[in-house]
Amino acid sequence: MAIRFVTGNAGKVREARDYLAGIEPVEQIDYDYTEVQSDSLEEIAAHGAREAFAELGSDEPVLVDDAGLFVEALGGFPGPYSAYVEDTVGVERLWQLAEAEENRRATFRTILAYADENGTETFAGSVAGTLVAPRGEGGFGYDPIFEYNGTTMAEMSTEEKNAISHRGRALATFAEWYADRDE
Ligand code: ITT
Ligand code: NA
Repeated sequence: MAIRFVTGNAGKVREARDYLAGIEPVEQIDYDYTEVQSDSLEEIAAHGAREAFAELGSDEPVLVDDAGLFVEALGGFPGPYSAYVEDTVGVERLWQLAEAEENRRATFRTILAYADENGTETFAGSVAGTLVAPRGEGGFGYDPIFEYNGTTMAEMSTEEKNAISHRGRALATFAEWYADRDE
């Protein structure tokens, strides 16, 4: 049965498809679930997945992914506000904020929330790296300024990024749970 990935972000879908190839087909659904005001990605994602599954009809499971970039020297900013910051000031400006700091460490976090008729499950993934001046044409969002082991995530193929990224790690935990679940 296809999994409906509820997101407006094609980059997330590309990564989930690549990771889940041979497990389940992934279909992108553009449904605007309520993003509850919360500092917790887990709460936002779980609520979104439950709501989408209830509202969309059909019994195909849904997946929601709520991600954020947490910059150490900026007290975790932009964190849950990462999409807003990307849309307003942009990635380059976030890099400029980090550039003024000695500590340029940052962590990407994501929560994948899965919902079907049996309920909702969440899976977390994170990766620690360093912010750098933008490099690379691949990926999306903050990938050009996020370096891991000398390479920005925008310089990686989808497969390379999945092998180390927050989303790849969450997808790995999800895939393991999905294979073992009771149908
Ligand atoms: P949906 O909510 O529709 O899924 P979105 O792009 O708004 O899409 P998020 O709120 O989860 O998704 O994303 C928070 C921000 O972090 C947003 O600016 C993304 O572009 C960025 N982002 C998420 N995952 C990323 C990744 O793997 N690499 C780089 N940036 C990422
Ligand atoms: Na979003």
